[in-house]
Amino acid sequence: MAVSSARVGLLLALAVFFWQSIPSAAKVFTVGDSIGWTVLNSPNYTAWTFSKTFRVGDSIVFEYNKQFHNVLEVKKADYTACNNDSALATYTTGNDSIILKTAGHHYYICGVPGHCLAGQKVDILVDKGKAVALAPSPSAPSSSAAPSISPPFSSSNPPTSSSLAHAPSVGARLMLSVTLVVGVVTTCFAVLLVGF
Ligand SMILES: [Cu+2]
Repeated sequence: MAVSSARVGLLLALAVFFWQSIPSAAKVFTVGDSIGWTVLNSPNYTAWTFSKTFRVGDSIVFEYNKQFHNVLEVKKADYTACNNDSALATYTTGNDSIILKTAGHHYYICGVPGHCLAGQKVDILVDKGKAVALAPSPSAPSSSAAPSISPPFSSSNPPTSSSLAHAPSVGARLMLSVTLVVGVVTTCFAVLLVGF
């Protein structure tokens, strides 16, 4: 009887483990949501990432006026120093969709002088947990999708440096995932030891 209940326990643990492994649908995140990619009103992109969980396969979209901004993917040191001299990738369409292909940090800044220093930078930490199911490639956005409105830059509203301290919650989320997996594995071993 003890063995059969242990087996049920083991099956349950395995079911939980595999359920956790089932990929969910890929998500698309518009950086800054409705505010987009800008220096106006000092958006805080670090704060924007707080409530998001990015997974491999998800996409981020930078929406901006390409006359005033661009997007550079940079290394951590260049992200920290706002150095736009050695970008890993450059995006300039005003509506750039980027698929997050690897776990870990992905650093993006605006390469227009002063903008990164004013807070136009974002550190996307892609979760090391389960990947998402890659949806079929969406059709490329048509050029007509680019915003035709060019919001004037108001000199009366200069951007100010915003606090860009790293988010502790990102690490916390990662720890939660690791803890979950370790817990399931430990449960499996415990069930095996008790049952057999
Ligand atoms: Cu900019």
